[in-house]
Amino acid sequence: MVRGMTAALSGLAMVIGLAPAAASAEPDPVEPAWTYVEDFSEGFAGWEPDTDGLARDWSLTHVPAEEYPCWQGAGCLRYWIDGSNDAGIIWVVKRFDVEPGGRQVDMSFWVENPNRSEVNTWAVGAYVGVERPVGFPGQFTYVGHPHETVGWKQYLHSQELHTEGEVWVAISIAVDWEITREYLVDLVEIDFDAHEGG
Ligand SMILES: [Ca+2]
Repeated sequence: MVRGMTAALSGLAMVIGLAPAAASAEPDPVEPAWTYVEDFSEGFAGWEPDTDGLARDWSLTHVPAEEYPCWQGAGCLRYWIDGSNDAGIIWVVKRFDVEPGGRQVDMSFWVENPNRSEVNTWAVGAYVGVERPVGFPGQFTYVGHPHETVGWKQYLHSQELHTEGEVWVAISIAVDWEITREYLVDLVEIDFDAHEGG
C-alpha cells in the first residue's frame, strides 16, 4: 500500500514537472477572476435606467436609506412602474470591460417586496451578455417572483459567454398585473471568472 502510494505520488510529480513545457503551447492566460460589488451608496454608480417602452409610466431613481429600507449602505435603487398597460419592463444596465475570451459570470442582487399580494407576481429578471439588452421577449432570464418573500430576497443568475472585451449586465422587473408597484434593488455582486475553452 505504501509502495503504491509512493508510485502514485511519483507519477503526480512527473505530471507537475512536465506542466511548464506543455503550457508554453497554450494561449496567453486570461486575467485572474475578479469580483464587482456595488451597494448604491453614492448613486447609480454608472448603471443606467432603461425600458422596453411598453409601460404606461415608470421611474427608476436612486433613493437614500434615510427614507427607504435599503438593504445595505446609504442608498438603493427604486423601481416604480404603472402596469395599467399590462406590459412593460424596466431595468438598470451597466457595461463592464474585460479581457477578451471565455467568461463565467455569476451575479447576485437583492430585491425588496413591500407586501405580500395576489397581484404581485411580477417577474424579476437578469441579463448577462455581450450586447446591450433592448428588452425583447425572452432576453431577460426570469430569476424569480418577489411575492414569494415579504422584505428583502437575494436573486442569482449565471451565464457563460465568449466576449471580445465587453460584458453587459442588467437587472429587470416586468409588469404582470394592471396596477402600480414599486420595488427596491440593492447590493449587486458579480464574479467574472475565466472559463476553459474561451
Ligand atoms: Ca445600498
